[in-house]
Amino acid sequence: MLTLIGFGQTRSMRALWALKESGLPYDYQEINLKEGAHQSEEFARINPNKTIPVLRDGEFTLFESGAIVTYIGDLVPEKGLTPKAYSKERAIFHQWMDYINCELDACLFTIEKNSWRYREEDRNERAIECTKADMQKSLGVIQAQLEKGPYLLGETFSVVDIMLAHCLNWARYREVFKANEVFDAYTKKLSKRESYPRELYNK
Ligand SMILES: N[C@@H](CCC(=O)N[C@@H](CS)C(=O)NCC(=O)O)C(=O)O
Repeated sequence: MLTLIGFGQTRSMRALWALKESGLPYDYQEINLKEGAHQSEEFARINPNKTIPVLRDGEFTLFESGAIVTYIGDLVPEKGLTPKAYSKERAIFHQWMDYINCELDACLFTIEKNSWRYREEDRNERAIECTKADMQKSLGVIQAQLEKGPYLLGETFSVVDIMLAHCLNWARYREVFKANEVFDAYTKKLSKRESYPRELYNK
């Protein structure tokens, strides 16, 4: 049985969404970040980073949302959530997965750290502005790809769309971009999928 450890509207949304797309049975174990439940020694033995999401498949444990959604997609090849291993399509899939994690997620985390995570005296407003400016370039590359659409890999929805939709919603929330017809239509379309993890809202 697959068990997802997660909480609310965090990166665990990505893993829950992938699980729902897979149609596989799973257990969702909430760990309350607001109450600091992830800081326990018990949880550190599961994930030394003390972060969520974490996926467990029997004795097997996986952290990093990108790795988790890819693993889930690979469990159900018939659903086409990940391209076939060793194919050129698979290489392109990893290209976008890495791009999203390095050029969007990591930048968004820099914005979070300088907005509220760091001690007030360590926050840097200019770092936020520069990071947002850097992101315009990567968002331009993503936009050009989505214009070919309807999904990031073309005709087929894949778990990399889950990663992208989550980052685009986050970037909009942090005002990296305001109205953008392409991003708005894409995230709206994806949020209408039956498997969209809307149950994690308001947590
Ligand atoms: N790169 C990791 C990031 C994991 C991460 O930082 N998760 C956040 C929630 S979105 C977390 O657990 N934060 C708790 C903390 O930093 O104390 C991933 O994609 O899974």
